[in-house]
Amino acid sequence: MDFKKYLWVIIVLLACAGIGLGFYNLGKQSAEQSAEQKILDAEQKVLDAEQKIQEANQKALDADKKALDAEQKSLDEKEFNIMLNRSELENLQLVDGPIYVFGHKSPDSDTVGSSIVYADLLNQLGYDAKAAVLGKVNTETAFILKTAGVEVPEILEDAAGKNVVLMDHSDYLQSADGLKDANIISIIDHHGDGSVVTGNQLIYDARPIGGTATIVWIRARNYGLEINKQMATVLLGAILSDTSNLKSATSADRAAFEELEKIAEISDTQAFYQEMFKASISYEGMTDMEILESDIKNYESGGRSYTIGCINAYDETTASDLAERMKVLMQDLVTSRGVEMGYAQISIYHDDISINYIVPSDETAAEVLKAAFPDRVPEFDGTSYIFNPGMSRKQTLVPALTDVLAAHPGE
Ligand SMILES: [Mn+2]
Repeated sequence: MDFKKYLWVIIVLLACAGIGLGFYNLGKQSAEQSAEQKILDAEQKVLDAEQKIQEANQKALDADKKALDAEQKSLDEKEFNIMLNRSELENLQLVDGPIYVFGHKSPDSDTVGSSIVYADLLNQLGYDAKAAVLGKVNTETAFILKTAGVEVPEILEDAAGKNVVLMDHSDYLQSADGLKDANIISIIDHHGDGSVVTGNQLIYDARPIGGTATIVWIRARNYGLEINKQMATVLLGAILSDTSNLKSATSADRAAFEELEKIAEISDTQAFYQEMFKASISYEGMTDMEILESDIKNYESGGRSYTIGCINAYDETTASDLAERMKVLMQDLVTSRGVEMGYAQISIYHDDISINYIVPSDETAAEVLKAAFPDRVPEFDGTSYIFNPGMSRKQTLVPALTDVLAAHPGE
């Protein structure tokens, strides 16, 4: 074999190896490049994702800031509203001497409870206010105040020359002696407007809702004031009493009830109401006249005056027994209260039972009663006119009697 021939073969082989190596290197290079690119792409993706997260975080921060701003705005608005609401009391700074806060004569749980808590609110705002009552509190109210650990307010004998806030009434007949010579500052009530007149600027807050106590609760909220456990118990009892266990409650009374029930920490409000009810019908240690006058109000219409005493009974036997006992007192009652006519309204009102035994003072009173309900013919047992279902004195009986007397003045 010729050496030159081998040389050629070697040269060719070397050339081929060189070309192969070149291709190999090229391939290797491009593989390396694409791996690098992939890494770069992945890094870019990570950066993009981070960018997105940052944007989302910023958005969340912006939203938080907006929520904070909104909260601040609503706080500012709340403060602003409280300022506006409290401004109605500014003139009280000019008043000389204490402010007496009291409800109607023959005080009930709403009248007493509203007075106690409203005086407390005025005290919280720095005014010298005192709750008072216009007579001995009834057994139900005594029970509520005892449960709350609150003292029974003192009796106000005469309002002449005093600064007064009238709660739960606006009628001279139902109010304190000397009221015509008093400085009436406010009337907070849930009845029709009565005979009280004043030339003073005043807060007159009358709302057609279940309890004056609920109006007091609304006013506390409007003034941005706290109601403590004791005051909450007093208001709760007042609302339950005036709405007959929420039977005649509006949504405001219910809202007040739900909030007060928590503050008062009374876990079983139904048991509380049962205790109140039992206390209200016990009439323990009272004479028959005290029973008849325990929840009594005078009214006037068409130039005629009359009085209605409300009594609670548990069943029909008790109701007709009470009716007999009240019947013999009716003439004395009318005379002592200086009115023309009178009624004893004995109610059985609990669970699903609602019956009234109404005892008129005389034949005229009986005729007016019958004329007031031309569409209802009550059963008459010789003593009482029996209405089944019964009715509310405030919502039904008084408006009906008032209409009849106004339509037939002085007859
Ligand atoms: Mn009331």
